[in-house]
Amino acid sequence: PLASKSSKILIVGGGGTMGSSTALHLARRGFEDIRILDVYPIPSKNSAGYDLNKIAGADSIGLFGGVFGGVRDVAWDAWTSDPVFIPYAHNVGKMDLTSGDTARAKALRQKYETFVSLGRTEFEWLANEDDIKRKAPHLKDADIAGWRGLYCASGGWVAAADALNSVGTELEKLGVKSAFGPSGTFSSLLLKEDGSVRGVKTVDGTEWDADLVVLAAGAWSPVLVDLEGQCTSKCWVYAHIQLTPEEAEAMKGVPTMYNNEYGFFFEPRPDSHLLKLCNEFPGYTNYTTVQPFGAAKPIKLSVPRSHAQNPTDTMPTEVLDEIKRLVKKCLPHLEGRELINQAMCWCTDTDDANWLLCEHPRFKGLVLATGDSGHSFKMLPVVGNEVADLIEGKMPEKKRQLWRYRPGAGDPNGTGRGGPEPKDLADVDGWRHD
Ligand code: FAD
Ligand code: FSA
Repeated sequence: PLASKSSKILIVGGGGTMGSSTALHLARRGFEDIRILDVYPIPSKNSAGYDLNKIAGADSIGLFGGVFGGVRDVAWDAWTSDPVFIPYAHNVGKMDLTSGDTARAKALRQKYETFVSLGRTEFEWLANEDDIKRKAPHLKDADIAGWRGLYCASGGWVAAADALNSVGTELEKLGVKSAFGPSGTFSSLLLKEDGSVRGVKTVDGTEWDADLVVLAAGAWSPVLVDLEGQCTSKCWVYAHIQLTPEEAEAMKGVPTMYNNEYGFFFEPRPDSHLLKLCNEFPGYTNYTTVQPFGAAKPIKLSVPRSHAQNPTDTMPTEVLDEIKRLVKKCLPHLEGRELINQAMCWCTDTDDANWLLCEHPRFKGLVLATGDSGHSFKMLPVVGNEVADLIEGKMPEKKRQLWRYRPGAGDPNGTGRGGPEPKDLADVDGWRHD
């Protein structure tokens, strides 16, 4: 084990997804001295999960050791059975669709057949436009000839920031301590003479002692501590349309729709009637010269730029055009409506899209819980269980191998994002910032 129940544990990024989940699972296992550190109180406004809704469901692509090492169904079970999460899981069903992309259509069909062969009954193959429109009457005027894909009845969306907030409330009940703002903002590790970790220094100069530090700072992780090129941070964009109560009512309970070319959207929020929309693209980097802790000299890294701290930043024109294209294609009755509450949010990709969940080999006593690869919100109820297993020395070898420290390993099994290289924000039009 890396720590015992009485060890002093600090979780950097504990107001975000992987960090708050880690605190929750450690506290539930009886760890007595946990403190979360973050820039913002939980739900942290810098978290990629600070958002109205995220896709989640039981349609694991990693059943047998793929993207999540087989833990993804456990996640939907937890969303729908753990009292901390139940109120935030909306089991409206989800559709994973594709248009012209025959390779993707083939992969989705294969996935469907795998689930059927496993005896899973909540899947349907949507072979054409009519099948899709039967499941999703709100797409009745959509221009989706040739689209097909997978429907899964177990899943839909989760109310993201609300769920993080619920974890925060539970952490307080369980006696987890916190520090936010300058006294919660990581500035460097504190090391013992032998090079192992003895704590964290925050930007206000506070020195927090610890027996074990967990780094779960999402897109900021590779900027805070040198991860030797294993994580590349990128941003994606979301925007909303304010629906009238009548328009929202007409879309109540519709399944979440994802298309790998056009993007995705959700049932409108029942409370605010906001319809959230995202396009799908390789993300943008923001290359800047920085010196993470442990790097011998300044290096060029993609550095997140917080929307919360830069609320007047505008979005790249091409992204907004793609979101408009999604509206025109799928919800033509809403074409031309204003896109409000536009924001960028930041994730950090590993080459193979598997987490980086291991002890840092150089800084003993530092656990890395990052490399979310842009699809980890759905894992909020369970990812911390994996981190807790690692800390307690209970992680099975297969997972240790999957989530090991692996600079230069690349993407040997082709599980990563693939596709074109992301553009840099500096090279796109419409991104205005100071
Ligand atoms: P975060 O949740 O971002 O947490 C990192 C934390 O570190 C933050 O709270 C931050 O404040 C903190 N931090 C940063 N710097 C410091 C510092 N110096 N000191 C202390 N704390 C610090 N996933 C899904 O499963 N389904 C989806 O539908 C989905 N949609 C998405 C849509 C968009 C537009 C984006 C951008 C992401 C989406 N994701 C989705 C991905 C998901 O949100 C992320 O994978 C996940 O939230 C990342 O979790 P994390 O804990 O690694 O990082
Ligand atoms: O089902 C899902 O995990 C959706 S992840 C949503 C998304 O916006 C990606 O589409 C994008 O490519 C990036 O990874 C951020 O998250």
